[in-house]
Amino acid sequence: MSDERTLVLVKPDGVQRGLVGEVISRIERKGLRLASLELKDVERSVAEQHYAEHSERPFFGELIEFITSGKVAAMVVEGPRAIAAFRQIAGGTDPVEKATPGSLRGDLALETGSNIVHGSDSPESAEREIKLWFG
Ligand code: DAT
Ligand code: MG
Repeated sequence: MSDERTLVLVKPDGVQRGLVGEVISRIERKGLRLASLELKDVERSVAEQHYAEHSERPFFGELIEFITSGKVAAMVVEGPRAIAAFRQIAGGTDPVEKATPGSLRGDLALETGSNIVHGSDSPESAEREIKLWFG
């Protein structure tokens, strides 16, 4: 199967808690590869474009405050079915109700608002997000 690329972020909570290594380790143990990696300050305009699909949701303001509250580790991850494979590693959005044990969110997060990682959800999102974060 041909390789895919996906945009992964370790969000400010994950960076502050020292979980960047843990996230990279699980990506690599799954067999995926890092194509790019950068620790970044998050500009508000980048955050708003990144989460544009949620702009009408009641939690949008909080989401933008959170994602701009500290550095993120941004990476391009590649490999066969990389988009779905990383979403499996991440676990569902709600770390208690939707993320299974063994996933990053299932093992390491408690609240939906601060769930450690982002991963693109489709080939279209991945292309858009990789352009946004890495130009
Ligand atoms: P995911 O990050 O699993 O792709 P999403 O795209 O639906 O989830 O939402 C983006 C982020 O927004 C999510 O990681 C955390 C936050 N979020 C989603 N639903 C929320 C809710 N009901 N309350 C608070 N924050 C929420
Ligand atoms: Mg999403």
